[in-house]
Amino acid sequence: MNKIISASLMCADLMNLQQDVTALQQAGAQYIHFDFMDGQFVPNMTFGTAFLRAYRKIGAPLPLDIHIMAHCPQSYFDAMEIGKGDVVSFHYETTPQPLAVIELLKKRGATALLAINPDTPVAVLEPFVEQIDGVVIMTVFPGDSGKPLVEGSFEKIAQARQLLNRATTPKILEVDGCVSWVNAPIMSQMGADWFVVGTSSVFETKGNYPAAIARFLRCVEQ
Ligand code: S6P
Ligand code: MG
Repeated sequence: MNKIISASLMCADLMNLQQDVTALQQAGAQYIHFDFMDGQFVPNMTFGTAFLRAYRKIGAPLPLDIHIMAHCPQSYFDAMEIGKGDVVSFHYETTPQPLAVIELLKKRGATALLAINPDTPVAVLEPFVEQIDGVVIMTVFPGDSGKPLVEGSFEKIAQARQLLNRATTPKILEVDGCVSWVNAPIMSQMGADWFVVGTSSVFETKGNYPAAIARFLRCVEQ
């Protein structure tokens, strides 16, 4: 299974982002993980929609893996200019109609992922398995980087992989939160194939991204 590295922008050098994104791309990261928060669903805020449009305008080298941690996720799609090539995840907990949101994303040509918090069971994903392109299993409570892994996360990844394997087409299983040097190999064995890397692995290395990404790939490819 092909393993994808999605580098969390909020963990990069915030005063030198353009430079950092280029360095990450040259080192082998495949996506930029863009955390969007509304200060309500999660008690924090990171980058806004204007920043996202600015990222698109400079022709940034890496495609976006946009993680929307906000109520009413679809209300941001226009301002984010969501379209073909974007991978977009939104939370099951933030909308009474996940299917309608999935359909809106697909209409725009985006890849649609459904995310769940650590205290939401994998079973809630079941009705959407055929329609979604994949899931995001949050392995920390969302809102910030540097948080500890929530107990039971590895089992949830394995359950999600089992569920996704029953679908008629291949599905993405992304993991987000404390995807550390130690946790990543286990997550990979449990069936994860997209990894959000942050302060607990690649960004711990103070900008030595080539060595860090090579090490990370060794961790998840064994
Ligand atoms: C958290 C956010 C994540 C973090 C990432 C940080 O709310 O969704 O994407 O940026 O988890 O990684 P780490 O290694 O610091 O936990
Ligand atoms: Mg995230």
